[in-house]
Amino acid sequence: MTDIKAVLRAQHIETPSWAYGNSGTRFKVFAQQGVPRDPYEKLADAAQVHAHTGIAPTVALHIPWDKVDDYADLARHARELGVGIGAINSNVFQDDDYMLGSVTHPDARVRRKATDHLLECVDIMDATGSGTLKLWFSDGINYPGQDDIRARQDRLTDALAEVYDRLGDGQRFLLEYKLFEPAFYATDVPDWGTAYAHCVKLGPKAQVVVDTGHHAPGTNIEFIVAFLLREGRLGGFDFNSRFYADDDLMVGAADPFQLFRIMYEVVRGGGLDPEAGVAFMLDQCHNIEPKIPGQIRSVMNVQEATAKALLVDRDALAAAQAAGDVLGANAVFMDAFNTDVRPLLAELREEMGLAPDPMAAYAESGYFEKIAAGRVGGEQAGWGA
Ligand code: LRH
Ligand code: MN
Repeated sequence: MTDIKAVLRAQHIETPSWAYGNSGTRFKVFAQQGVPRDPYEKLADAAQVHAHTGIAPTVALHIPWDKVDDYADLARHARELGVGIGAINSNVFQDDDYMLGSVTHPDARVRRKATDHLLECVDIMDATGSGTLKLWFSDGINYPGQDDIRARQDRLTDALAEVYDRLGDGQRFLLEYKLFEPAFYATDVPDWGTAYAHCVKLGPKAQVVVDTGHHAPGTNIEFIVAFLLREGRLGGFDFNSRFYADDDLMVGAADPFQLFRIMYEVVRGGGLDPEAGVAFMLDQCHNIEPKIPGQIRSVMNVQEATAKALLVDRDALAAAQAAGDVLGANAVFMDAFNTDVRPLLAELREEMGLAPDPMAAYAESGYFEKIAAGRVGGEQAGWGA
């Protein structure tokens, strides 16, 4: 059990700054009490998640939602709070110029503008000490014939190559794919294969990020994870869960068994080893639930799935698999999934000097009452959409 605890103690989950701000759907964004008004307050909230779970030491930023005058000062503030700046997320999906695309737009002026934003994000990586740029493109078309699918790939290739060449030592970018939305006919980076192909062409600093909400219903995501890990191209995850589309619900909430299967392939493929460089990021929106507890619960869901995955009796599984013992192998797998790991994790937290129940500890901390009373006035942070 000791080595499982050692692996769990070293787990590193990254929370997204935008999960602490207001978010919603096209129908409504519900404002909540105590929501941060700037990136400094977002970091303070993220630090609470780390303080109570012990395994969420970095925060992903999104530009321009987290635009500040002095990024080095923001990174200093993070350090003072006991967290670090993680992935820098670009945003070429909210400007009027990007209606027909950003780096794939027919107009070279728009492509230049979009690529310059991506290069600015690398400058922000330099200023904050972040090693990871996450690229998601909403680019796509809504009607057949609207634009040339092949030409858009040529334009995307040019932009990615320019950004790739700008990356410094110890820096990489993660290319995110998504089947649809906001484009509803063809998305320019719709699936893992397209992202993988672009990354392989570019070089080792380009890897794929798997957002668990970005697949067609019924997609075997753990197969994609196993394949990308085997190829050394799994750069990270955007964890969330969904019942229908890109719902961005708490990871593990909709399908804890799928999360377990994904984390088993991560364990099996050596993805928990620090040198594998897999970034375990959350990408969620707490539209109706309190945001900091929502993040704490999400981190715990990944931790529970990881503990169960680490409990799979690999020798027994391998023996059953080799013997063609279908039911035996499945039983070994399900035994781990059906194991209640909460006592183990409560014990681990106490050994880490934390309260056994992070949700209860946060509720008793009085932090929410403090921010609800203190954060009056000013404009609450959101997606700025
Ligand atoms: C796109 C996405 C992407 C982010 C955004 C917040 O759906 O998953 O990762 O930039 O959500
Ligand atoms: Mn995402």
